[in-house]
Amino acid sequence: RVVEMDLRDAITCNQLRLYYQPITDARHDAVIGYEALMRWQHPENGLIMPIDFIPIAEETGLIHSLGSFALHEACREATTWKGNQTVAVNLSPIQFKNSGLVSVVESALEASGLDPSRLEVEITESVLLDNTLGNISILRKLKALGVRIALDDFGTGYSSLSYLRSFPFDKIKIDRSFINDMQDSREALAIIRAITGMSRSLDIQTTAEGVETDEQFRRLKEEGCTLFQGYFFGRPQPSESRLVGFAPL
Ligand code: G
Ligand code: G
Ligand code: MN
Ligand code: NA
Repeated sequence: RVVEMDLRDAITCNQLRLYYQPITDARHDAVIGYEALMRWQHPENGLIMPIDFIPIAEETGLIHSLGSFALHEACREATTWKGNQTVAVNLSPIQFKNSGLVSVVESALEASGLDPSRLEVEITESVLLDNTLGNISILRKLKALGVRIALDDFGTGYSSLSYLRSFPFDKIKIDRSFINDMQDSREALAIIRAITGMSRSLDIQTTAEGVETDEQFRRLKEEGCTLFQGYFFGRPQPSESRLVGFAPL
């Protein structure tokens, strides 16, 4: 098990990396953005996945440093992309407990020179579960900067629908468990249908996550999904290798 001291080293010794997974717009056959996913290149243990260090970072408060790194690094790298694609950065609910979150985002934008409309932050509904008013006020400030706000892992957790009234999200990401089950489960398909229908009436974009097959892609297009993410389109890769090895549309 990874220890806290090691994770401090990860930050000070530049062992953190961002991998980028493409997000494809089926209407234009184009990669319109990438989600930044953190990895820890450990000197002895190799590449460590978020599930093995994000929870520890959240418990110890190191998530504030990790989160600041992710925002700065993602904005910086996105400025080098020829296609001007957007970059999506995941925010932990713990980062909202730090009153400095808005200024961290501002300084990442300023330092990189990235157009704020090219930055998207992904939050889960747990952000709206505790300290709701305070967190919504932070989201409004981020939105006022020009940053896009996406609701991640949608459909899991608690009373998802009510959250759509509490904040004007730019995008909803349908949790990949529904895409995984849609071929065998009428319920999963019905929920996907409900989410896409509702999003359309609210004028919110939907991203289908975890798309692994052509069959899923085809069915999801029929259901009205426009944005797609998953191994079928490409795995998370370092910024410099983003453009090689992606499955053509
Ligand atoms: O590829 P994957 O195993 O990378 O990511 C698993 C989960 O880890 C993601 O769903 C996301 O919630 C979380 N995660 C990945 N990168 C980051 C990050 O930079 N910050 C936070 N807070 N969570 C991340
Ligand atoms: O932040 P979030 O939970 O949405 O992060 C997405 C997670 O899903 C990451 O761990 C990423 O590596 C993973 N992922 C992305 N595409 C696929 C896919 O097609 N299949 C599976 N099983 N996982 C995926
Ligand atoms: Mn995400
Ligand atoms: Na997700």
